[in-house]
Amino acid sequence: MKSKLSNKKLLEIYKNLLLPRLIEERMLILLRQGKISKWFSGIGQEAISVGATFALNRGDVIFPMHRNLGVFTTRDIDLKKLFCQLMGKDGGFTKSRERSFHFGAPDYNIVGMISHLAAMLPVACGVSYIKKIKAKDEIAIAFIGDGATSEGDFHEALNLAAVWKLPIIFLIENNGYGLSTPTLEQYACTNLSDRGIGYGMESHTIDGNNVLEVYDTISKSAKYCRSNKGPVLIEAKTFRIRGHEEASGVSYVPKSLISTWEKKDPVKLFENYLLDKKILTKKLISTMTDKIKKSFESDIDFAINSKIEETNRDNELNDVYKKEVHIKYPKSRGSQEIRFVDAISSALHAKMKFDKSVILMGQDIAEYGGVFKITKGFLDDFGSDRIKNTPIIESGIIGAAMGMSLEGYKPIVEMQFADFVSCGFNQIVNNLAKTKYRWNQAINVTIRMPSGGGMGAGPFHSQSNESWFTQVPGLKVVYPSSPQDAKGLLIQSIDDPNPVIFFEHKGLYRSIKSNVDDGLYSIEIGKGSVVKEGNALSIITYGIGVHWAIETIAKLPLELQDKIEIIDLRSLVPWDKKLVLDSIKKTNRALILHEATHTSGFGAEIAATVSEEAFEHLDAPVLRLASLDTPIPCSLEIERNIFWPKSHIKDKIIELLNF
Ligand SMILES: Cc1ncc(C[n+]2csc(CCOP(=O)(O)OP(=O)(O)O)c2C)c(N)n1
Repeated sequence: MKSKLSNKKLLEIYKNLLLPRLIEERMLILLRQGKISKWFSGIGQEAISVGATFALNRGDVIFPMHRNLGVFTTRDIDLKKLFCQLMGKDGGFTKSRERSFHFGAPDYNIVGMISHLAAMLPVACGVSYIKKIKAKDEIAIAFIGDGATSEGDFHEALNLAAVWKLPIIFLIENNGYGLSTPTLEQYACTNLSDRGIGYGMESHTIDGNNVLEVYDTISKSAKYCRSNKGPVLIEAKTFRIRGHEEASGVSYVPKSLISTWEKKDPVKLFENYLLDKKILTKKLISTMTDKIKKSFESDIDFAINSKIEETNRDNELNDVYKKEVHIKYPKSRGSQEIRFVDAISSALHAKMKFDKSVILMGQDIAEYGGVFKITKGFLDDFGSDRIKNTPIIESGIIGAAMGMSLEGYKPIVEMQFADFVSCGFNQIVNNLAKTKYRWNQAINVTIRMPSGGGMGAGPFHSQSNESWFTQVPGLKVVYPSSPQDAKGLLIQSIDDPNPVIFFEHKGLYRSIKSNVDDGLYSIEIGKGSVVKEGNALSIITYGIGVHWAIETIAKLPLELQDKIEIIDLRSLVPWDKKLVLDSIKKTNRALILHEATHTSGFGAEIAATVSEEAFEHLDAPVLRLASLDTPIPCSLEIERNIFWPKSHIKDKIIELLNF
């Protein structure tokens, strides 16, 4: 070890190193006493958390993992609050909804993890992107375990960071095991840092038990990032001395390995260095240890004596979404008849012009204008910081969007086809959707989903996958059917501080036209509309289903036409329950129609609600009409005539009216 740091600084590092060790030793006692429920030990790895955090500026954003207590303590987190959090008590960061380190602390520029390993790496990329375009002298740093470097998000994040030259450090803590599986069975390269070469980024391997080496490397890497040279990958070699978590033990770890690494304990190593240099004495070590131990005891008592957060069903439900925002736009000066596709384009363009915090990302959306040409010309109008072509990384880019939202931006992600969202599913359902409820941070991301079939595009370019998302609390799901609605709802989706999955039926893009207001206007999410009034049967539908219903009814005899009411839901989460129930109370019959497949389609939710809440008003069973429960065939013939339910609408109407 050697260092040019002053004695004062070295002693400060020592104190910072000692603090998480002493807190953790206390935590292990609390664990045995049943006061905390789980603990992932960081003993033997503290030099990485502490050395890295100590080397950074306060404005740099840190993404720690489960063994990084030293990040929190070195950032001087309020320990009372931290202990309440770890014990799941009132006064923590998450209203007792999370335990352990699964929380963000914006006041400390720390963004906590979710269980899904590597999921925060793309988010860190998004944060660092905003730092870069705002030319802030700040960076992001994301911790990751050796095991988690096999996850897709690790690779997507590294690639994105390298391509976009982001000011971010990826810090791998290679502690020898991923749960019980040794690194030998986790990867086949010599050093994990070698992967940096493949991504075209600077990388280093360091001794993770040497706090000065960690400090020095992170300081230099941070400087490199700050000078806009791009990202850095660092592999810090260390060892996990205790079990994966305390209950699981270390029976599978060779004893010799543990004893070898025990000799390299980072606190002892640094202590010996300071003793040698006569910066520290044995007596001073003992006094400092006692003093630090005493310093947090009353905070632990406070947490032990706190209760778990008092709550009720309403409180819990009210914290899933942030209250919507309704911007008052100037009254529109006119309207034009335009296609659905133009309405989407117009919404995006008007909103981007009005609000500089809106950023658009997607595959081929810049020069090429997107595969549906919705963003053609946007690059010239808004520049390359705000119109971003992305590598083919759905998860990476949705995660990055979350990071941008954390920095106060309103990113919109275009899925090239809604089907590909499956590659970004985890980011949506576990990151975007849950963060508001978990630590009160709403994520303002809009995901545009060109969806639906009817073009013979087969099983991977045609799906109506809205039900993948309607079951996830925290997401809003919007599905307009007309150009006027599409524009107003898209603008409102961007304004909404919550994540919105915005469906656009590709079949409607160029096939329908309607009058659309110029400029900016918004339509409330969660409000359906009565497309046509009737008195004896309600068709409840959305998206292309609205057009199927209109076309079918137009071919019926006039006396039948008058009987049928068409409700366009426009939004699925939240959906307009009142409008639907009021309609059924008037017509006493319900036919629910959608393009998505039958089983567990959104129609099931409506049917169940109608039977629960309007049973006494029904003169006939609630009928559902949906696509066949098969993957979507490539044959246009099979898709339109067998898979789609369109040709059965008339029969179902007659069946219901005659019941
Ligand atoms: C996506 C995902 N798969 C599996 C797990 C279960 N799991 C939790 S921690 C862990 C091992 C992680 O190893 P590593 O990344 O090396 O970090 P370490 O625990 O060693 O610090 C596993 C398999 C998880 N949390 N997330």
